[in-house]
Parts: sequence; C-alpha cells; structure tokens
Amino acid sequence: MQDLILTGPALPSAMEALEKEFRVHRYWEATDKTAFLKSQTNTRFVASSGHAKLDGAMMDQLPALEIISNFGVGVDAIDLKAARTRNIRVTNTPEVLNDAVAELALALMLATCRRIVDADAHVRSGKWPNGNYPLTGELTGGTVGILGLGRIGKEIARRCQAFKMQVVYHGRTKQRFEPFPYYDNLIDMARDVDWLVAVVPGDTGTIGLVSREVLEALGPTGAFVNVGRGTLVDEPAMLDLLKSGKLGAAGLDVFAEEPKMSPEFWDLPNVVLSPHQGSATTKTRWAMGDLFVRNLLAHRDGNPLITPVV
Ligand code: A2R
Repeated sequence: MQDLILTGPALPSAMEALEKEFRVHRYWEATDKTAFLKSQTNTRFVASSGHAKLDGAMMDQLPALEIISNFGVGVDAIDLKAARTRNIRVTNTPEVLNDAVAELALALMLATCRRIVDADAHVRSGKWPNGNYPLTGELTGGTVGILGLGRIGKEIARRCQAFKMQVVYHGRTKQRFEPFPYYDNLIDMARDVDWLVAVVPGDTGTIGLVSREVLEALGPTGAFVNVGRGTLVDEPAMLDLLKSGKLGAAGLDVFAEEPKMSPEFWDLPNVVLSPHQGSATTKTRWAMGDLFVRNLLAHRDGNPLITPVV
C-alpha cells in the first residue's frame, strides 16, 4: 500500500475509499507539522481537502510528491506555479458540482429578492396577524450579469433564463458560441444590470475584481451575488455600500476570510448569508469525493488523470 497525506477531514465515503487503497496520514491532526512532513519524505500522494495552503515550501519538504488531488473545483489554496516547476500534477473536481452551485446561486437570488429569510422570521415571530409583509421585487424581467460564464456560470445562465431574465456576461474573453451579450468592461456591465452574479475562480487574477467602483455602478437598485470566492470582491467596500444603501442588496455564500466575517453583516436586512454551501449537497459531495479519489487511483495505476489542472 502507498502512503498518502490527507490535509483535512474527508467525507466518510471518500475516507473509506482512500483507506481501502492507501495508508492515510492525517496532516491536520499532527501537532508538530514539521516532524510530520519529515516523516513523509517518500510520500507520492497528497489528497487536499481544499482548505490547507499547499505552497512551494511545503512541496519542497515532500521530495517524492507526484500528485495533489484537490477536493473542489477551486484550486486557489495550491500554488500551481510551484507545482508545475516541481513536476507535481494537480487535479480538481469540476463539472460534478455545476448544478448544485448554480442552484444555490438562484436560491440566493430568490431569497434576496423575495426577502424569504426575513419573511420567515416575520411569520415565526407572530407579526403576520398585525399586518401584511412589505412588497418585494421579483426576478422576472430583470437583467443578470454573470461574472465568469464558465461551467457553473452557464448553468446559472440557463436557470436565470427559466426565470424570464435577460442574461449578459463578462470574462476576459468573448465566447464565440454563446448567445448572451458580452461586456469587455465589468463596470459597464454592472451599470446595465439588476443582478451581478460572480462565479470566477480565486486564482486567475480575480482578487478585488468586484471593486467599490463596480459595486457603485450596480447601485442602490442592484444586487450582488457571490458563489465564487470571497477574495474576488472588495469586502469592506461592499459592507460600506450595503450599509449606506448605495448597493441595494447581496446574497453571499463566500467570504474573504471565512468562516470569519465582519459581524456588521449580521445586522444588515438587505443581505442573505450562507456558510459556503455551493456544492454542499449529499449527492454532489459524494460525486466530488468519488472524483477526488479516482484521480489519485488513475495516477497510481499509470492511467491518464481524469480532471487535471496541472
Ligand atoms: O476570463 P475567461 O474568459 O477565461 O472566463 C473565465 C472567468 N474568469 C475571469 N473573468 C474575468 N476576470 C478574470 N480574471 C477571470 N478569470 C477567470 O471565470 C470563465 O468563464 C470563468 C471560470 O469558469 P471555469 O473555469 O469553467 O470554472 P467553474 O468550474 O465554473 O468554477 C468557477 C469557480 C471555482 O473556481 C470556484 O472558485 C467557484 O467557482 O466555485
């Protein structure tokens, strides 16, 4: 049996599969990380739970390392350049989570627009008999700008069309075969839409992409939804604009330093908060775990990687 370092807790189904095929060493449980890594100089496999930082310095402590299999599509915790220069392969779990993340994006849009969380609290607190709940907006007829019309972005676009919305998008490149209008400038798109939905990765020059200027362009009647990465938005600026009403509303699944965030978010009535639940369904997490393990097995058995990043 080969040795494998697991950086953080895995789902029971993935754990069972890993333990059947590898001798699993639990990095997150080691109190002395340096001593742990020193004991792993012959280890060729790393299974990353997606959160632990894997930088060049750590890779250097594992001279036999050949592959890092990441649980999740976002690989921003892994230094890909460092992996490439050391001939370390990296895999992720794309596609299998598209529907779940797209569903959550729509759920956040609906909850934000129809004020579902606040309306639920209104009923539970017994206020309904004293008067009707205030009128809300609706998605129908609105325009949504998708920042990142990739695998997940396209699923969000389809669902928005089903809600009778107009779809436009921004990315670094215009996609020839997509029917949606393209904006090469994010501020221009933000100015023209009712909803800005962000689903770009955290590792492709996206830090702070949704700047104060972008959010101001979205404006008091606009809403921002983030199911990508917390780092892609200027979070303090967003908080400031939500507090002053210069940004209408937000539905947020990701945060720059999650699970930490400013408690000021908790008091805002125009915000719906979610604890990074995009792919967190039983079915999708099982499929992610399956792909996460199968990439490791493919490498071990000399087969082509199923979903390589590097
Ligand atoms: O820029 P393009 O044309 O390569 O489009 C990609 C876009 N994107 C960006 N857009 C603007 N500025 C950037 N600096 C930038 N970097 C990337 O994001 C593409 O349309 C989209 C990413 O699509 P996929 O690679 O297919 O990723 P997927 O599977 O949809 O997942 C997106 C992210 C994950 O990395 C996680 O962070 C999160 O959603 O769950």
